Amino acid sequence: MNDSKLMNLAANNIRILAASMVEKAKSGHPGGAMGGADFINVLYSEFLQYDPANPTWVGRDRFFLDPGHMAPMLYSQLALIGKFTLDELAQLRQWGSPTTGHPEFEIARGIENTSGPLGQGHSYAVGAAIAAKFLAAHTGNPTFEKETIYAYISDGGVQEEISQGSARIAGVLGLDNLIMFYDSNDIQLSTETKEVMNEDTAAKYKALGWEVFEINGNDAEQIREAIKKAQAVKGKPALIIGKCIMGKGAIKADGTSYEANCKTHGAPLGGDAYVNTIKNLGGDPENPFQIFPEVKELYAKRAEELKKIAADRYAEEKAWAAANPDKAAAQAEWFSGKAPKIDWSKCVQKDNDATRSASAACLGVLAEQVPNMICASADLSNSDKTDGFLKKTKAFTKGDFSGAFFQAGVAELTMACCCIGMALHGGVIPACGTFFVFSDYMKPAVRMAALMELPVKFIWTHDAFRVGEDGPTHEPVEQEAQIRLMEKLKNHHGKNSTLVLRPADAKETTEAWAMAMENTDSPTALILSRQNINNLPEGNDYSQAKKGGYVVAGSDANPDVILVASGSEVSTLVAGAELLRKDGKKVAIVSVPSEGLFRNQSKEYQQSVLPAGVKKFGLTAGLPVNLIGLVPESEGKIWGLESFGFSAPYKVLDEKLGFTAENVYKQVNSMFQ
Ligand SMILES: Cc1ncc(C[n+]2csc(CCOP(=O)(O)OP(=O)(O)O)c2C)c(N)n1
Ligand SMILES: [Mg+2]
Repeated sequence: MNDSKLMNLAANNIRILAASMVEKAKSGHPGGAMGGADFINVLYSEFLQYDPANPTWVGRDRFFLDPGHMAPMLYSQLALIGKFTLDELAQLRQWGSPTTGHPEFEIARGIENTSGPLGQGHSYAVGAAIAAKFLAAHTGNPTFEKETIYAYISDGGVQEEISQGSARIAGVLGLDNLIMFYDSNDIQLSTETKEVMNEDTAAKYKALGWEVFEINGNDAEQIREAIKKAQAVKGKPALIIGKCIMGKGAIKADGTSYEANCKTHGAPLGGDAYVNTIKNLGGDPENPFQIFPEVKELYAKRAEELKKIAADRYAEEKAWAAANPDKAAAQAEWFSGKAPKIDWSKCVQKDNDATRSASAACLGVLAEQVPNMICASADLSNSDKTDGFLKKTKAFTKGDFSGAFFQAGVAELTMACCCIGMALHGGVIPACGTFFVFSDYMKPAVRMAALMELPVKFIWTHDAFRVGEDGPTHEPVEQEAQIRLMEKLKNHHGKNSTLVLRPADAKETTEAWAMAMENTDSPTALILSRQNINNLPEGNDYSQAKKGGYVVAGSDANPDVILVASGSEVSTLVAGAELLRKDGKKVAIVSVPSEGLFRNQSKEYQQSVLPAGVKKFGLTAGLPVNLIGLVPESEGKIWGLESFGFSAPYKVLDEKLGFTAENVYKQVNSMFQ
């Protein structure tokens, strides 16, 4: 146990560094970082278990920082353990600098994740805790039993609705490997917290099945005791509510206290206030980027302890691996992040099936062949057909993670963020399903998965107005256009940030799932039909779906018109083509499950599929803009939905809205007049 004087010195060191980073950058958030310094210092100097020499050690504890704006606190802490240099701290938020605002993840540098969008980090931590429980159950490796997920949250995250979903799930599943610290400093960006929040947070979390501890969050001894107690909790997650002082130690230019002041939330302390504060904390305002010798010693001592801790854990892991060589080999494969080997010949598709059912067939194969896959649903498993997976396994329950299905309840954003947390943890492949219209509830997570290049699979069924009887609230119209924007947006590696696939029939769905599983460095979205779809013509070469767009079997050479669509509209085009051919027209049909992918192919290939100058007709059950890149106005026409949907059986809607072979015939003919 370290003495309190030393712990306070170390926390002040973090405060000095964090405030100085922000001061130098002339931008950032000093107040919260200064308030949370005591907690992070106690955690890193006495509790967090990791191997300084092996940052990717699978059994390490994880620290998730939901308020990413407190990154200067994390960077300063990481500087104390040698993951960042003091010079790097001085480069906060600059172009090319490793110290960015709201860092996503960089395991080698000790950053598991910080969330920019407040609240998402709660669910990332829950997802990581689920992943650890899953790995403990599925490998038997004792190291995963010992792993703890620490999450740091703040007022903003508690206010975000996702915190409720995260807390509910952690409570229901009894995630006792999750310890969350709530930096309750009564201050947020523009107001004091009491102006917008009067809940009893402790009572709320207790009601959701958590063990709750309330402490002074700036008192090292109380923090230490609380973490110890939280670690001892069995069968429940633990929340430590720490009353912290925003801007602890800050002094204004006039020498009065600058503590507990909103102004320190998101702006440098500034000028004399900065100088006074650094002096008050025992630092040198002229040369603030320093680590006190005593603090260096504290962390050198901890590094020695960690060596021993890691060595003991490695010994346990080694003994387990020797006794379980197959499981050890599997675990290594799972953490490699490589695409699993799948024998898709085992996937038997029914003719003329709905693509959601075809997806169920794929999921059944995945449940059997990919032992580290976790599939989730937001209370729609029998509708979104993730039950194809569930039927081959069982859902997680408190104390039993031997299954592989995650029943998220009706909480799409929470579910998606839990999947992100699982992916951040590593070792598992997460997928989650719901209705496409509710992708609206998940978009903030899709964006983060895309930015972080995490291979989460999003399964969205009921892809169009053909859920008609449920009425317009359930009918996606603009959702495809929204999600396809994510395949136009590139990630930092130059790749389409999301792979978006809307397969045209059952067999193309198998192809789409194969592509989703091969895709290990970006999220994949699968957009699937509720209703049955006629198979594409006999002899179709489905392997071409890998190019994003291709000419469907039975197409005529040198066509008079090319018909273009994705998803179920392709089969409507096939039916329309039959009518057009009766008039002697030569017709080609192009299925484009992913325009983003198609545009990554060679110009020659794109030209061969959609030659310029040939008339084109596009059909989409979404906004016409879905096809605008494939069917230029100068070359043809797009038939799509221009308004919200209507309430009626889907066949009636098909008729009324013009999604029939007859309307294809009529519209195409109108282009020849
Ligand atoms: C989803 C989301 N909405 C808004 C913001 C902008 N924002 C950043 S910090 C913050 C206030 C957070 O207050 P608190 O969590 O108490 O942090 P503290 O002020 O104590 O540092 C806001 C609104 C955000 N990062 N994420
Ligand atoms: Mg706050």
